[in-house]
Amino acid sequence: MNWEAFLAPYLQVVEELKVKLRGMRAQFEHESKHSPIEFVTGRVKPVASILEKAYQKNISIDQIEAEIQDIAGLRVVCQFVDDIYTIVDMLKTRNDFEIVEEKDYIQEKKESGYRSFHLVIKYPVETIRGEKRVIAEIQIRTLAMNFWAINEHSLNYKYEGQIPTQIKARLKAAAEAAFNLDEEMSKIKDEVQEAQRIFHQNKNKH
Ligand code: 0O2
Repeated sequence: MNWEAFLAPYLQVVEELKVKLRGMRAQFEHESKHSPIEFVTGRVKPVASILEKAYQKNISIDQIEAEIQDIAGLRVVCQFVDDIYTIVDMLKTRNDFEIVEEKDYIQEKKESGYRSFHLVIKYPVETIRGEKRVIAEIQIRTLAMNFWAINEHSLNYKYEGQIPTQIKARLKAAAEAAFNLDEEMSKIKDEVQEAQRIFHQNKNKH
């Protein structure tokens, strides 16, 4: 398997989508509006993780392209839960890619306590051999959900997917605390946004 050649279109997708999603944030900022996007990251899944996932899902090398949907991964991090749905609605109206699947792990959190909204898309990239429609996953989550997911991910790595029961329970409690933080912040969202608008206006004056 020539991994470099296989992953090249995925890298292209990640780079193009990072520019486009960061562009959305910049547009909100130019208009001095609250940006539903706090920051955007992207990565191509490392080969070792692709192979590990293929092994866990019991899929062969030639099924990887169709079966592993997050080889190209984008992450949009928002301040408020409402912002997630604003972004999802905006992404649904775009015509530069097709949405093939939606996973709302906010309405239905995962067993681990994980919350996030996932959009699986097919994004057309131009290659020297013509157009290729590449599968990518966009994860949209709040800062609080991101904080939790990053920590849980580290622990999963440390314990090779076998997090001890006691820590698992703490993580579940932490997931609920993050959820409550999002709920509390939502209640003072207008206040926070007004303060941020004033801050940006003053910053642009200088
Ligand atoms: P990494 O290292 O982030 O790339 P499915 O076949 O649809 O049931 P699949 O393909 O795993 O399952 O898709 P899903 O559920 O949309 O999850 C894909 C990615 O979401 C994961 O990629 C994680 O990034 C994130 N995710 C899902 N569940 C959890 C969780 O419980 N905790 C954390 N921290 N992240 C989660 P990878 O390949 O697992 O990991």
